[in-house]
Formats: sequence, structure tokens, C-alpha cells
Amino acid sequence: MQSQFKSRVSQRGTSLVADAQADAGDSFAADVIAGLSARHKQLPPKYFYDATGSRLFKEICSTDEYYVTRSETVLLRHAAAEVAAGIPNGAALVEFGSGESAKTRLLLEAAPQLSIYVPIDISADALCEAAGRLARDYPQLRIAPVVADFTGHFRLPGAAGGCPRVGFFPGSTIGNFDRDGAVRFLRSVRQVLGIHAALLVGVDLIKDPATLTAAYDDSHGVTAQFNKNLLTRINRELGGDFEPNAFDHLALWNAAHSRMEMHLVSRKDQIVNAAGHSFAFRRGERLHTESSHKFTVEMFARLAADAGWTVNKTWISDAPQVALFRLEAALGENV
Ligand code: AVJ
Repeated sequence: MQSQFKSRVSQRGTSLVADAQADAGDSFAADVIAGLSARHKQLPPKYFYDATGSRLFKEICSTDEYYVTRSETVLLRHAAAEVAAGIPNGAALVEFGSGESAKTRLLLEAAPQLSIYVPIDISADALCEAAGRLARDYPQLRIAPVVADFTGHFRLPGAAGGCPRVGFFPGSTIGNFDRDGAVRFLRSVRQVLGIHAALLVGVDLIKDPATLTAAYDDSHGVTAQFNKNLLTRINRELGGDFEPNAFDHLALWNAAHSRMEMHLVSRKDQIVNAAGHSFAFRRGERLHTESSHKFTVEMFARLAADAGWTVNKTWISDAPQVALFRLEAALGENV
């Protein structure tokens, strides 16, 4: 599967796949060492998505409690024609963190004027499968997948040059950034997409804490498994000796920062080895694994404005509510 994917990609003329993969291992080790050495232990959530993590995330999306994907999918289905009306002829659709590209199909179907689809994802496995299936289902569409950490620096494949660009960042993934990180990301997306670009962003809205907390602590324990899989991944890829069951999954609403947080809480005093280093955990000590920021429409519009974008359309789903924003580069903003 992997090699077949690589040849498909190189045929289409991008060399980003190999480069991005060569760097990935080193930064994982460095991020784990830095994160577990910090006074408040933390790890970047992008490392959740190995093959098992991507599968578990899919499973989370079908739990009763995790409404984000369901609400957004229904919203996209209803808004698809309106969204498509704002996509220029021959445009490139560039998706940041495409995963399975399930929601993208709603746009591809509503906007046959798209000429090229550029899915960007850190998980080569998920990207590989999705690109293969899309190529079969949309034979007229050029597909130029890029395996990359979309929070880092990368360039669009040459095939996407010379056509109008529409960015797509659904799923409330923007919530994983803190405010400064989100502004920086939205600014860099403006640079990557170039002038006259539009960006469609899916955002989760602030709602009652019980609904939020349940979404990140489902009764079947899938989210707990997803959280602990990060430790299993460290064991496998960085020679770690974590006992995943020596940690408890914790999901909490942090009102002051308007975000859901996931932590792994050490059940005992313990020493863990990973990436050639030893790390001491006290009983009850937390390892912060993810923040998922939630917004009001006004909060998000202000954030977008700080990054040089103007909101030009807002769609809101039925409860539990999520929002989809169409952003355009603000007039008079230098890229
Ligand atoms: C994929 C980042 C949007 O933050 O809601 C789901 C990931 N974490 N359950 C989110 C996630 C726990 C999800 N995002």
C-alpha cells in the first residue's frame, strides 16, 4: 500500500512525501523529551494519529457523545450548495489535516468546478487510503496528496499553481492551537494559499460543560483508549516502557481558557523510560495531551481578523452546535 502510494504521488510530481517522513521520527523524540521534562508535562496532540490513533479517532466520531463530526457533517450537507457557489471555476481545494476526507466528499460532489484536490495529512496511512479511494470515485479530479505536518512549513505541489485556491480546515482542528498558535496558523495559511484565497473553517462552539465533557470522555472508553494510545506509540517508536494502564484518562472543561483539556493522570509514583531518558511521575501528576478550544461566533471572527482574514459567511448547525466560517483575505492586508 505504502509503496504504491509513493509511486502514485511521485507520478504526480511532488517530492514532499519522503522529506516529511524523514524528519518525523526525530521531532517525535525531541518533542517527547522536551514535553516530559517540562514542569507541567505535556505532549503535542498531533502525535495521536498513528494508524491505531487514526482508527480510534474514527471510532470516537461514531460514539453518541462526540457530536462534533456529526453536527458538522449535517451542517455541510445542508450548506454544500451555498458553499460551492463561492468556489471559483478550476479552483484547487487544499485541505489541512484531511484524514479520511469523508466530509470533503460533500464539497467535491457539490462543486464539480474544482480541478484539483490537495489533501495534507501527517498520517501517511490515512492519506494513502483516502487518496486511492478518491482517485477511483472522482476520475476527473487531480489529486495531489502531501504527507506533512500542516502546522509546519510546506509548499503546495506545483500542480496547484496558477489556479484559485480554497482552503478547507474542518473538524474543529483549529481548536488544538492556543490563541497565538491559531493566529500564526491562519496567517501562514494565507501565505500558502496566496492572494484572493478563501478559507472554510469548522469550529466548535461553546456550550454547556456537561455536553462538552461527555464528548471527551465517552461511556465506551474509546477516547480514553485514544489518549492512552499515545503512550503505546512512544513505547513502540521510541523504545519506551510506559504502562498505559498506570495512567487514568481525564477530560475537563477549562472555562478560563475556553477549552476542553485531556490529560493522562499517573496512578502512582513511577519512573518511565523513553527516547533514552528517564522521567519521574508523582501519583496524581498530569500529562497534558490535548486542548480543544471552543468559541463564540464573535470570538472566532476576532481571531480571524487578527490573522488578516474577514468572515464573509457563517453557518451554524443544529444543537450540539458547531460553526462553519467562510473567510476571505481582508482588504488592505499584506500577506
Ligand atoms: C480532531 C482535534 C478536532 O479536539 O475534538 C477527539 C480530537 N480529541 N476527542 C477534538 C479529539 C478527543 C478532535 N480534533
